[in-house]
Formats: sequence, C-alpha cells, structure tokens
Amino acid sequence: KDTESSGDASSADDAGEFELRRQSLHLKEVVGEGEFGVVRRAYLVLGNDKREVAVKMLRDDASGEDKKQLKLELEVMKSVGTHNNIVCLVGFCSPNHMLVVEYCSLGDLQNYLRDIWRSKNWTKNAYIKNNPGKNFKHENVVSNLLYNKTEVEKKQLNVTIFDLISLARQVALGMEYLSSNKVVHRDLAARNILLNENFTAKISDFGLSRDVYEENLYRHKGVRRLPVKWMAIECLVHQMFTSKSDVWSFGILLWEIMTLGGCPYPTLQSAEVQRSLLRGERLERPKLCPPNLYALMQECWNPLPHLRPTFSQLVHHLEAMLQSDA
Ligand code: ACK
Repeated sequence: KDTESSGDASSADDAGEFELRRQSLHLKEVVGEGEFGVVRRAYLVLGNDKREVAVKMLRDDASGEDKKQLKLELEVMKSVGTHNNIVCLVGFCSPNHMLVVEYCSLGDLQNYLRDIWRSKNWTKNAYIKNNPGKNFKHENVVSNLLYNKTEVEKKQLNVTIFDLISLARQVALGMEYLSSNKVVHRDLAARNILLNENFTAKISDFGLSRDVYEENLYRHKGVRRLPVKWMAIECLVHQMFTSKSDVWSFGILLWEIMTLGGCPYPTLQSAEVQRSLLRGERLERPKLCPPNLYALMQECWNPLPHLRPTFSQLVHHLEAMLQSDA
C-alpha cells in the first residue's frame, strides 16, 4: 500500500486513508510550474518501498482559497477512482498542502508534441530564411513541414499519424471513464495530459473539475482564469459545464495533437473567441489531419451540445480509424 496513517486520525482536516507523513517524501527537482505553485519530482519512501512520485505544492504565500482549491482537487481525485488513462492519486500531506500523484516521466503532451515538432529541425529562423517576407506562425510551419514530409516519407508519416490517433484514443478512454462517473473536467487540453515512460496518456489537473453527481452540470462562479480557447460556446455564454463541453475541449485537443502542439486561434484575443464561434467560425483542418478525423473534431464543436458525440462514440470512431490504418 502506498499510503500510511499520519497517526493523527482524529483530525478532521486530514486526508483519511490518503494522508502521508511529510518525512516519507524526499523532494527532488522542480518539473513544472503553474499559477498555484510548483510540481516536484520526489520519492515516497514507506518502509522498504521507494516509489517515484510527483508532488504538487502551493507557493509559500498561498491564500486560503488556494488551499481550499487543492483540497477540492484531492476530493475530486479521490472520488474518481483509478483508470489507466487518469493520473493516479497517491496521497496528500495535509499540514504542508502537498498533493502526491504518480510520476509521469515524459511530462505533458503539449511539450511532448512541440518537441517532436522541434526535432524536425524547423526553427523560426529556418522558416524566415525559407519564406522571406512571410510572418512566422507556429501552425503554418507545422503544416508546411508535414505536408512536405508526406510526399517524401509517406510510410513514416502514416506511423506518426497512427501514433497520434492512438494517443487521442487513450485520452478518450480516460474521459469516457470520467464522464461515466459524472465528473466534468473543465480544463481538458494537451497541457493537462501527462505521458509516462510507456507512452501511456494520463489525464491530470483536476483543479477546475467538479464532481456533479446529481445533474451532470456545473455553473461556474469562481475567479480562476478560464481556458477560453478550449471552452464550448455554452460555457463562454452561460458558464454551463457538462461532459458535452468536455467533448468540445476534446475536439480542440485533437486539433492540438494534429498540429503537433499548435496554439488554437493564434490571431484571436480571448475576448474575440466567443464572437467568432457565434458567427459559426471554427479552427481549420490541420494539413496533417485526415478528413475523417477533422469531421470528428467538427462534430465536437457542434453548437448544440446534445448533437456532439459522447466519449464512448469518440473511442469507437478513433478505434475504427486505427483499424482501417493498421
Ligand atoms: O511538461 P511538464 O514538465 O510536465 O510541465 C508540466 C507541469 O508539471 C505543470 O503541470 C509537470 N507535471 C505535472 N504533474 C506531473 C506528474 N505527475 N509527473 C511529471 N510531471 C508532472 C508537467
């Protein structure tokens, strides 16, 4: 078992069976930063057992609200239970406000995709040199590059597309599980998908999630900055979050995958996104993206939530694409 009692079971503030002693955590380097504070790699040592973990910790000057949010994140993770495509909760250290989760050595999907993109040797400078007078845009470069690569290395690119679709399928499987447990993630994006050493995709960051057992709907009242470019129309207009708005975000995540980490709507300010969507405008098909996969993205962006696919349907469609590609 990964957890142990703090010996302070009478405290109403502890995390119950997930409570960890601070002494059993050996903190290592910082692996990431966020609005909340930092994530550090660490070892959890319990008796003879030593396990690599990630520790999400708050800034020294964290407010009471930050502490409450982290505790909420813990509660959501507890209620979610375990699934191969969801980051596993290991424990919580209440006095120090540390959330301990499984360690994912390949980091987040957004950085991972951008690394693949960079590894193709296309730097900003090379682009400018080859395209005099043109503005550098991240996704244009991705598209041009991969378009050319299609001609040269068709087989190689097929493999890559297969790998990308199987990553998407893993995320859809995790989301299918989450939505069947009536949990709305609300911040589904490539930056919140982690990869472990086996290339397994794990949904993480439940900081904005809410368990919505009764009505499967959450009306936002908080103050945390919202991921506008990943949000469904009804979230922008009415602040209504459901599993169907997670499906919209999944469509944006598919787009991020197929652009190898492109920024959605790079020319739009956050405030302009809502108007553009209401005019019926949507992200364009990434050049690398097969038309049937783009059609699936577009279904995720249907203005009517009930007409969007469910996560089970998305899993099914992605599996069919993988089979036809195999
Ligand atoms: O790409 P990264 O290094 O991987 O940057 C982000 C950052 O923290 C903010 O989320 C890293 N991170 C978060 N959780 C974990 C984890 N469980 N294992 C490894 N890295 C993590 C993430």
